[in-house]
Formats: sequence, C-alpha cells, structure tokens
Amino acid sequence: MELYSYFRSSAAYRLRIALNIKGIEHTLKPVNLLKGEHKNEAYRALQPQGLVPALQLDDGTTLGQTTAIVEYLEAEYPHTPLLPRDSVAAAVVRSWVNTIACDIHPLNNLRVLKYLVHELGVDEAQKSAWYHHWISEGFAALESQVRAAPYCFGAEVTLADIYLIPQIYNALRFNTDMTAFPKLMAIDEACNKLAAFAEARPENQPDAN
Ligand SMILES: N[C@@H](CCC(=O)N[C@@H](CS)C(=O)NCC(=O)O)C(=O)O
Repeated sequence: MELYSYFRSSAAYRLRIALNIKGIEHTLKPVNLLKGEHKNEAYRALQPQGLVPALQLDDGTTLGQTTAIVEYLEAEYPHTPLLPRDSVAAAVVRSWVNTIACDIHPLNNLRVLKYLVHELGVDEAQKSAWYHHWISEGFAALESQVRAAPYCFGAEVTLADIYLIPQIYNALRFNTDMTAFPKLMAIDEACNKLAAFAEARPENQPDAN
C-alpha cells in the first residue's frame, strides 16, 4: 500500500495513526501542499479533489477521503478494532468523528483559509479569528462529551482519538488557547505516549524537513 501524505495534513495524520495501530505495512508518498503538488494532474488522477490523503492499494485501486479509508481498513483488518462492537457505542464514536471531520476540519482547511485571504480580502487577524471561532466551538462540544479516561471513550483507543489528536496538533500550531479544554488535552497527552501516535506525528515524517 502507498499512503499519499503531507506531514502537516491532519487528515493524513489520522491515517498514519490508524495504519500504525493496525500494523499495516505501507510506503509513504509525500505530496507537498505548499508547492501545490496536490493540484497537479498526476495526483488528481489518483484523488480527483486534489486533497491528501489518498491510499493506493496493492491492486492499484486508490481511495480518497479519510473516513472512507479508515472504514475500509477496519473492514479488511479487523484485529485491533477502532470502533466498539456495540452498535450504539460505535455510533457515538462515529458522531465524535463526524464533529471533527465534517464540522471542524473543513472550515479551517488550507484552501478555505486561502480563499478567505486571497478572494475575500480577509486580513490575518480576521483569518485567525475565523479559525479560532470554529475550532473552539467544535472543541467545546467535544469537551462536554468526555466521560472517560485515558482515551476519549475509555481504556481502548478508538477512531475518536485518531481524529482528535491531529486536530489538537493543528489547533496548537495556530496558537489556539486550549485552557477551556483540559479533558481533551489530557487525552492528547495519553495518546502521544503511544508509539502508534508518536510515530505518526508531523515532525517524525520524512517530508518534515
Ligand atoms: N474530507 C477530506 C479532507 C482532506 C483534506 O482537506 N486534506 C487537506 C489537508 S488536511 C488538503 O489536502 N488540503 C489542500 C488544500 O486545502 O489545498 C478527508 O478526510 O480526506
């Protein structure tokens, strides 16, 4: 398998963690977003939206969209499950995942921030206010749902943690004040002690320098 990734992409970071947890052998194929490599024809042939990540399977099939990809990995590599067996508990985890994947991440994505600045003439302070508004609103909802420790839903890592930790990394990179989210920060600390999470961190990627 080949994972098309950019070290700072929080969506790719999710998949790096999931592949590590499941111990799935893969090769990393860096796509440099700052150089616009995600927009070139060759990459769009793999991921027509021109977004990272994409996962190319051994038979040449290429999958896009992290949530579709982790669902595929979960189905094909069911050892070390990332969703609880109980269907209600699994729906609760998916709901958390969707809060991040559908309601936080897309509003603060590179192309959205660039559009605000370059097309709508928003200045740096307004861009920053936009970023912090949407991330804080989303994190407040997540913080209010934490009932367990050390991970989002108790003693086992789930997809909820896999989506949360890259989003926190991104929030810190954009200087978000995290003091209102002590439970999320405690989960971040617990997850980062695990090798699967630590090895997936942006600074530990070959394309980080
Ligand atoms: N919903 C997509 C989101 C993918 C996405 O937005 N990736 C970002 C990096 S985290 C990207 O490629 N951004 C390029 C850009 O904004 O120009 C997924 O989950 O795969």
